Amino acid sequence: DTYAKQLETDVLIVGAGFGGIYLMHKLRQQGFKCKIYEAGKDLGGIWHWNCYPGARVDSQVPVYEYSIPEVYETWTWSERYPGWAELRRYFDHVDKQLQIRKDTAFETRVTGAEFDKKSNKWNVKTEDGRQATARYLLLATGFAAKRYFPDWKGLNTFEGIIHHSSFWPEEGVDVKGKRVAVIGTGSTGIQLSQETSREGATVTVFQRTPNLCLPMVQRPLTPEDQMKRKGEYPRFFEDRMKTFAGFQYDFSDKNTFDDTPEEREAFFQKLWDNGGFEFWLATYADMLYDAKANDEAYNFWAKKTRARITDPKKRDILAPLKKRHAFGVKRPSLEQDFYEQMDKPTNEVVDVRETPIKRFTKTGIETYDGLHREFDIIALATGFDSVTGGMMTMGLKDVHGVDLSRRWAKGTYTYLGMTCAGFPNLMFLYGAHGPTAFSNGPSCVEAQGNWIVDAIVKASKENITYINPTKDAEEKWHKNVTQISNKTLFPTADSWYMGANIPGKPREQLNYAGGIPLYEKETRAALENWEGFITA
Ligand code: NA7
Repeated sequence: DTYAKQLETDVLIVGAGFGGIYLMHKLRQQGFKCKIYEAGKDLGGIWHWNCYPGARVDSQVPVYEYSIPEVYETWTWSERYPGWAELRRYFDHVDKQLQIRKDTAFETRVTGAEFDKKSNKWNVKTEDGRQATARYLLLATGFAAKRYFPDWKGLNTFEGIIHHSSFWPEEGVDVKGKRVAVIGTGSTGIQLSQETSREGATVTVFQRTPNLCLPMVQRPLTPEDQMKRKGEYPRFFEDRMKTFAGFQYDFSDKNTFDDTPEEREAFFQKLWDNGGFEFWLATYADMLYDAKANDEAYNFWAKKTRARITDPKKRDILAPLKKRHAFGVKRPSLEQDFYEQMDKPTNEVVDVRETPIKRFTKTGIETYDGLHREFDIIALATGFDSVTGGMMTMGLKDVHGVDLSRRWAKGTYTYLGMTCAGFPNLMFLYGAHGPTAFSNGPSCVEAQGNWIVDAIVKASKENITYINPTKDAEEKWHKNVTQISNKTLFPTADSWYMGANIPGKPREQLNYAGGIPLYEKETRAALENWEGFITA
């Protein structure tokens, strides 16, 4: 029984999103007994939690799906960039094909885990007092497991409807004719304000940093077209792993100034018209490395975007001529008509750098310029203690009894972005020091998932029951992650990639910025002879 007071299993997986499900499926195929503990009420991870208005994936299908034949052969999508409800149906389909729910305990939050050195097994505790014992503890908790919102004065006094984006009521909130405040302009804030405005709300967006949004170019898809192409999928899924970010396209071989200004304009225009992340991830090779090259991308973006906003004040806030940060070093969101929606005279954009939020009141929000705006609904789209936050709040203890939150308090250390020294037989994916934030989710999950499964299979064949990376190996990986990042422009911006969105969090690159192919090469090489690990 998955809900047993004392559960015994070979592998305990935490999290039933893309990552956890992939691990379970692949490990079962290898004959391992697996169980999942999931804090939410159902499968889907981020698509279980994120049901706010307009929540939608920014990677297009079929790049954003499993390469598992039993799943893709019998599934089609209704549009290029599916919304949360369709993604939930996808997870129902995944369950129908792979029977994941039967081995998953929902509403089961892990609050502690200790490694027993005698048995070489993990003892895991849940919030409601259940326990599990497993040889391997695999964390697939995603990069957005711990929500964040600032502790604004008066936050609890607001008497209208207020939700963090990842805690939006499933049954929805009727926004039509309502005064809605959206705080934050990350991917979430953009989608929320675009959608609530479309649904007839009067929207006020509180923006601290402009999101350098790209046109989504959404399109409907027909089942017939998709079914016709299924034969090409194996090749397609193989090819996506050969690209930097696990997409169906990759950076150009050319640098920005290899082209004449006219050629460059034409190239940018082509990427722009294709839509999605092409302007970010299929552009010139030096765009994320060279400030001058980056200026060209920013200027094109600003020109295109400013042309869509008629209100001069809004234009300067949403798409300033002078860039606040380099293009692409904070996550660009995909939009459909965000700028047209915000341009409506009934909607407002507040620049909180000029006029910060002072306090929340019973009826609205007061800014430091003395203005008080009244709202019916406030959406906190202020993001997450990203990448590390989730793993640091699970009560994970190393072999000396030190909590991971203390180990990572001054900086994040992992080996290969999948293991930590002093946490034997614990592996994780889509987290710190992996390609996580710079990749298409399913691609990253499959690359790391395959490595984890292969490591467990290898250990089992070699009668190894203990795998622990050394501190030295961690130091080297940390240096590697930092050095790769330092060649890019990523460290120049305050982003969640750099841990810079949470007050007091160490500023450091949390993601592996070398791309999936290099990541796979490096991690595969280490697995050959357990390089960097102590095994027993
Ligand atoms: P993000 O991308 O972390 O966005 C959070 C937003 O909230 C961002 O615009 C922040 O501005 C803003 N923010 C945070 N704190 C404040 C305060 N104190 N005042 C005003 N505004 C604030 O989270 P999302 O949920 O949008 O997206 C997370 C990821 O999920 C996304 O990147 C995709 O990969 C999917 P800032 O930019 O820090 O100035």
